[in-house]
Amino acid sequence: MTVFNASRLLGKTVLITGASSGIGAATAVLFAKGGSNVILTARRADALQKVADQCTAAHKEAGLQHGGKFVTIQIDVSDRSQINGFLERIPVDLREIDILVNNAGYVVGVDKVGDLSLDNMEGMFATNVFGLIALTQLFIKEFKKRKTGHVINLGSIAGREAYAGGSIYCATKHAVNAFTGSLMRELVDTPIRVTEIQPGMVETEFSVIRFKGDQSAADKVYEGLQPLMAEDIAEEIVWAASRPPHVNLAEVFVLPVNQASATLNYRAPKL
Ligand code: 8X3
Repeated sequence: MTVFNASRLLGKTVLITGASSGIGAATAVLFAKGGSNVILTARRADALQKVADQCTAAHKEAGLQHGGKFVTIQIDVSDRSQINGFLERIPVDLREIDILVNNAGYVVGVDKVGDLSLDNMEGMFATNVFGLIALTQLFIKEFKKRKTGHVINLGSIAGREAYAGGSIYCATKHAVNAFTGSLMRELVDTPIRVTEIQPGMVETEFSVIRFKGDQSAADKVYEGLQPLMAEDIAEEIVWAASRPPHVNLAEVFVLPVNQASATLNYRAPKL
């Protein structure tokens, strides 16, 4: 027995940025399982192909007649020259995007103000904020013309509260929150939906990048508690996308059960 109806995903075309790993990859696979077509984009082409293969397998396993088209497009959303002309790189039969998942984003470093790397600052803003805005801008005109569409932006708990050692990342995610809020308000007289997903602790390679490849420092963040997994967030994204057209999940704030804020969590004592 199925309690919730996911048939609205059948035959939809979804474009996901940052689809080569973590939340983006898990989301691509879940949309595939739900009978959608997926355009997977990211900087790493080889990793993207592996996720596309997983999508094909998941779609086959689900045994659905709809969807099943999976294409990969290498793009760095932080590079404005790659945004121009991006639409033309999408195969013609998949150009009518129904759902845009702006997932690409990262944090590097935990430095305090005074020791910040301005290169890292530019990189994070270029991807997390400017790339997200540029891509949204690219598709929104078309959504308006077709009077349909759903923009799903990956925010963060870091877009709701600031924390020490996260000034740049928190600033980028606050910017995502403000941009998404403005977008939703601008589209109030249209059927276009706008959702912001705001995860707390999720264990993916995101955390390893924050610590510049130091796996043990990344692991320490999750010590003694069970963090969310990429698949948990993918479920929220796909859930939001599969709601009836009159329902807009504006913000979805998701935490592991033992996390209560960016800095308050419970860790089981070591035995
Ligand atoms: C990632 C969540 O807690 O690392 O967006 O800021 S956190």
